[in-house]
Amino acid sequence: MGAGFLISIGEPLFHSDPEGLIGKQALRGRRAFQVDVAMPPSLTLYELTGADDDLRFSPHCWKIRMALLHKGLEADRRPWRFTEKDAIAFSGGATVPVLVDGDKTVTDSWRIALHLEEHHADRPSLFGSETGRSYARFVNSYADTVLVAPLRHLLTLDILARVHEKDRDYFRASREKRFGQPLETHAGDPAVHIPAFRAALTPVRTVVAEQPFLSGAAPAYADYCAFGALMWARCVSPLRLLEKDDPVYGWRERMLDAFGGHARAAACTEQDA
Ligand SMILES: N[C@@H](CCC(=O)N[C@@H](CS)C(=O)NCC(=O)O)C(=O)O
Repeated sequence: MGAGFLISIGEPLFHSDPEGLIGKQALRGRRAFQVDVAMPPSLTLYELTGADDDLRFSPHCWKIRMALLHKGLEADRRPWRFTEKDAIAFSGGATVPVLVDGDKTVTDSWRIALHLEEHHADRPSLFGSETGRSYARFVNSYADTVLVAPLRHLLTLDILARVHEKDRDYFRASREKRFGQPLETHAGDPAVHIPAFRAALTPVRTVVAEQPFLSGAAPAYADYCAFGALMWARCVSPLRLLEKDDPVYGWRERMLDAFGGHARAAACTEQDA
């Protein structure tokens, strides 16, 4: 999705190229050449990052990353770590994702999705309709509560191992306060939490057993909400959380392949079989 300019000699034509039209135009024999000037994206997305700059593991940031791809928008994706509160203080919040879009700064993934839908209304819709927006809102809520609960047990020690050294004490202290117990106790036994996670996926399973995506024939924001939780797991954990014959596994494969395999190519801990 590289931005570029098409300059046509003899015929004034000048446009950015979000759809990759440059090659197609050139093939039609137009006397054109691409000027290799990188157009800086006007959007900035702050994303939670592990010790490794490329390990972007936040479920909420993944929702927005997929939403931007859906809209065909490019963002400068800035790495951010838990203890770098000063870097996002301008947003008025203390969590990521934070999106800066021109003169607007938006926090909270749901609010960012609404912003993208409203301010980039000429791009493909994240929701399809008002009813679709309510459906996505429900899936977002389900993902952030029911789906994330068993994952917190399964992933917490993996996250601790993967965050930057400077974040480690903060992560342990803030999560132990939140969970009311030591991380090691909270992690418990994967043999207990994996079946709980698979059971929590029942609403997704029943839908994607009947249709390719939660949103129907093509993915949309409802899919990105649930997929964000699965990317959280894929990024930090080597555990195989889904059986290959699970319809959720097939759906996740389709999501990993979406947008040219963007999510599949992202840095992660899980090994593709
Ligand atoms: N409801 C918020 C949740 C955002 C959130 O909790 N983000 C986490 C990363 S996944 C965070 O930034 N935590 C900072 C902290 O714990 O200090 C959203 O959907 O954006």
